[in-house]
Amino acid sequence: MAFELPALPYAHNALEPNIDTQTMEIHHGKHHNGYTTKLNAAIAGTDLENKSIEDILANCADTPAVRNNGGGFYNHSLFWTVMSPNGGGEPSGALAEAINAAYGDFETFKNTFSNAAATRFGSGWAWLCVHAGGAVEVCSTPNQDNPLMNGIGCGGTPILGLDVWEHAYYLKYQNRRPDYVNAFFNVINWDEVSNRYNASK
Ligand code: MN3
Repeated sequence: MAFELPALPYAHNALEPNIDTQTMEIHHGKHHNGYTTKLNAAIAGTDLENKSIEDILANCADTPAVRNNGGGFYNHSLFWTVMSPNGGGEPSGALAEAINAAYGDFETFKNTFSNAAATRFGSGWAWLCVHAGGAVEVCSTPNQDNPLMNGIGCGGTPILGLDVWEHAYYLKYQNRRPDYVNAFFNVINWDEVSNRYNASK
């Protein structure tokens, strides 16, 4: 069974003005579509063909085409769902308690996550992950790696991810990555992040 490009859960222009329409069209239709197509090509005819994406990522370290494109497929599939035109604000419930336990308060978490995104050299991702038992942790990873890969990042399960490749923001923000990171916080879908937290903790 080949992997399929998931549909965006909102219109391309739904995240304006925080994420611009053209970036969403190219990012989803070209970049994410490309990772999906190349992942399918890389696993075709191998014993990975019928595995879940999580299983594939846990065992991809030595196969660059699977690692890069499997990571790209998974990371973007998560990324679209953790944004919403009705997003922003702060989390509540068990996720808020876990963030406060790890970072003291939401502002300190936001600064920690934003710093991880801003200081990731070159291309990569910033993550909020959950460990077994429910503790949360911020980390960042290069390229299309993610913490589901063996020995990468904090080793937790990603529940929030931010793409800091230039293709994610350059059309609107050029070199101003911190402005893009700030704008991302205006569209974070905390209900979805909470659902992922509760399912993974
Ligand atoms: Mn991307």
